[in-house]
Amino acid sequence: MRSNTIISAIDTHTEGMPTRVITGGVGTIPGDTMAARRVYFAEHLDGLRKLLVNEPRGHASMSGAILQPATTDDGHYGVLFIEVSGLLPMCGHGTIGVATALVEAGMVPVTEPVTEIRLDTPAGRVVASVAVSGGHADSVTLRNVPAYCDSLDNEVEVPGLGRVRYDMAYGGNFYAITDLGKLGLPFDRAHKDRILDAGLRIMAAINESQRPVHLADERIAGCKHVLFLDPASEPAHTRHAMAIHPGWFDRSPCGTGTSALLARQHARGFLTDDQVLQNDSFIGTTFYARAVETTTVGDRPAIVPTITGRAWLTGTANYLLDPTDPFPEGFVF
Ligand code: PYC
Repeated sequence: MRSNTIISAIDTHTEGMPTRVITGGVGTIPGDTMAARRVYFAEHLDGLRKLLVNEPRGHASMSGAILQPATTDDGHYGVLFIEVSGLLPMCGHGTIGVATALVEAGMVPVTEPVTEIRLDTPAGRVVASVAVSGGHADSVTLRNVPAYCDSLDNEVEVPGLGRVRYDMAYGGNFYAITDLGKLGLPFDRAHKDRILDAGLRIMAAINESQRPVHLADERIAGCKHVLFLDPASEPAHTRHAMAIHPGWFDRSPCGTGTSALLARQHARGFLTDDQVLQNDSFIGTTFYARAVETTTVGDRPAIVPTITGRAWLTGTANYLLDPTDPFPEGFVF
């Protein structure tokens, strides 16, 4: 074996969506906060992300989470979220995968019936409360960073689609929320190519003329996610297809997207106080979301969401890079 790189991982899926949890081999990334480590990693270590998510070790919808020492006194771990489009400030399904892996691998002190794990992320502190029975992580309730509705009833001219109306909300990433029915597209995976194409066009048009910037952290900016609501959705029970840059769908109900949708449902007066939102993914899996606190971000009213979902371990691996491998950063097909 001639590898000059050995990265150890626990592979998981959260309600259908993979998270490759990197447990060793990366070392401590320079930076006092996870936001600073995200910037450093993007500038100096991005080849490692590509190696881990691109083919042949990953695939076009791959995502992962790199464990790091915590950057706060009381944190258990820091986390960097990686996927095919780059590094996310925060990822809900990824956090649920991380928390499940940490419990089942005994990488945190495990208590039953609930193990609380404090994680430092580039978007801020998140807390995962893992329901544990007989050593098994049954489900995870994630207390996310504050989510807020940036704007309602925006319109953007989209080549090939005309004027598209959308709401913009933040839940750890920015989400353009729009009604699939108004685009004349059915909520049906048989039409996924057309839905994805519409999503990519919409995010490009928004980023050109109405690019969102986080009100308290300008390092978080841009729209790489379009949440297409099934028109048959109800205020407290939604179904959606989540189109993501550069061209894939979230298989899970998307934790940060569900947080953004929850903030938007509250801003529209569709939900009362701590009413539970059931949000189903394009493959029919479910997250449950609830606003547990109100707060502000900049001058906007915001909520603190919790998201509940499940993850499962699918494997452990050591990923290698032979110095003669012609694809040291993998490739995109
Ligand atoms: O669960 O937050 C999430 C997420 C973001 C992108 C894919 N999944």
